[in-house]
Amino acid sequence: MAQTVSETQPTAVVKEPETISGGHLVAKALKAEGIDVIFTLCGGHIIDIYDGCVDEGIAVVDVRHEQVAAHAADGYARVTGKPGCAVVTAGPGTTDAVTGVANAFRAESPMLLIGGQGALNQHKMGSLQDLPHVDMMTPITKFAATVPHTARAADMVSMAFRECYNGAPGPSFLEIPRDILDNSVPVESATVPEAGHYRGSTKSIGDPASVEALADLLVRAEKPVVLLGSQVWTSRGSDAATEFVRTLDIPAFMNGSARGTLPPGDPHHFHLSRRYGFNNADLILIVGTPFDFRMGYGRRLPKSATVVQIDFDYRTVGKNRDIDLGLVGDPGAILAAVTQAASGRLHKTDRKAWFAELRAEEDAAYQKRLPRQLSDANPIHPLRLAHEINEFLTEDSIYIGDGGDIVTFSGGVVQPKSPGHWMDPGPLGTLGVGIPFVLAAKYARPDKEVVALFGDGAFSLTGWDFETLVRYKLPFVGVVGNNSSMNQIRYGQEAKYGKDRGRIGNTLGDVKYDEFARMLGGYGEEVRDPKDIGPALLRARESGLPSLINVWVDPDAYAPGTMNQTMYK
Ligand SMILES: Cc1ncc(C[n+]2csc(CCOP(=O)(O)OP(=O)(O)O)c2C)c(N)n1
Repeated sequence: MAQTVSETQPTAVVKEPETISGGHLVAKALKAEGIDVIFTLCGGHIIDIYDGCVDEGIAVVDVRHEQVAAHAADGYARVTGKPGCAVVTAGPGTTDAVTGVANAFRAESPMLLIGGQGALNQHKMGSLQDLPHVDMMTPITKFAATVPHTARAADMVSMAFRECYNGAPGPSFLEIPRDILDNSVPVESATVPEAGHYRGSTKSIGDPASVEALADLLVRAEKPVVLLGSQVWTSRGSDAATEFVRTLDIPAFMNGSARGTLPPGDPHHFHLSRRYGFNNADLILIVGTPFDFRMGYGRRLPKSATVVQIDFDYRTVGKNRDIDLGLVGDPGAILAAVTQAASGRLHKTDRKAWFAELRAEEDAAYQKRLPRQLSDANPIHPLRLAHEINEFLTEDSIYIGDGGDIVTFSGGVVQPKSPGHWMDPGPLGTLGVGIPFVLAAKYARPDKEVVALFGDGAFSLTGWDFETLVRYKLPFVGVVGNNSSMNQIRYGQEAKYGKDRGRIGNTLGDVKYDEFARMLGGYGEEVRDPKDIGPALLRARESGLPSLINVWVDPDAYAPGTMNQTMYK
């Protein structure tokens, strides 16, 4: 009997195509971007990303509030120079993270927030935690989108990271519906952009003619000053900036993340004479910081001075105040190019007198403040607390300020000793960044000491994540400047409505934050006498634990910046 074909030939084994899920594709794209940790608070919508992170060797750091996850991603970007990443669930998970994204937006910090969403096949049917996340995030991100298909998951993560670096850096948001994350697609149908191959360099120097023009101006200037702003650090231009001020011999002021670019004591480092310097300079160079409220919108700069601005963002240059020359590009790269353009024809004028004039101004301001800074008063003067913290910092201490008046006081006194060792919220002025920034900084740089000063109000916003620091064994030295009030607001109320109406909506209890720290497994002490601050800080350092030193400060001492209410002007 003739054999049938099927009997003579084995049936071809149809190999099932290898598949991969959306969450695992996300993790692959995170890995390609160099992300080694995500900050998260769990939710059913996003668990496939966690599973992908396990495969890719990406750490999953779980916190107690999504705001903390988003601030930590912002902080991580600031400390590492890589974008940070937070992953949160749909609905309340994403709305909780809004403040963190908004803070990163104003601070120009590159981070990706991934939010869950109800399944696409239940789109707008009223699924659990369904909200218009993309609409909510669009005004506070550089890019916000939904991933519409599992095969696009990795590609869109890479796209979102690329968008973070368009102009001045900032956050991106991706919403990924649950079925898009959970479904699997054949591996070959999904694009996974390759590390280092999906974007160009951001190190542009802009128009070379403007570089030459700035070099000419600087060489000729008799009384130049430069303000180094946060983008100097964001662009990792600290070395270029240092060489620039030294080679061209220019007095430098620093603000935001650029603080510490030059160490205190450096002959080019100026701090307390900024107003005088601006008022008397013939050339003012503003690098990587906008003319916003911190700069009096640029309107306090004298009309007589030549004003030059360098910024990542074309839209920032010349905004709010006319300028004489604007350069758009990477601030560090531009400063390096200007140094090169000017070298060989260094300034013909002798700037010794200008330096001496500024130094005298600086010294006078310091001497005026010194008695309060060294005050033995009880209750403790906030300036004395700031002084003790400044004395305590080493070259390896990353300083974080999170509070109102107490941090305003410290801004004048605490001087980071190295670049990238100062962290504050930035222009959104968000209370509550402190603990998340500690988490990010200590996680990213375990070799560094992290020192944080909190107002008692600010600490309370995100303080429960002190427990996260204990759980992850991340020691830091924390100080609460405790005045049982939201003092920065109280001052304005008392000034405007009188003492008897000044205590409305700004009160806090006499909370023993040292006990709170101990309850959660950390180290805690309280201090009432100024001479005990230094030894308590040392014991906190030696404890090797997350710590809180609760320092009772004078509730009736207000910072000059608060009394002028400069932040609202
Ligand atoms: C998230 C947030 N909410 C409210 C404010 C407004 N605000 C600015 S300073 C301040 C008081 C902060 O109090 P605290 O941290 O205790 O510092 P203090 O001024 O008492 O030194 C408040 C509520 C803010 N900046 N951020």
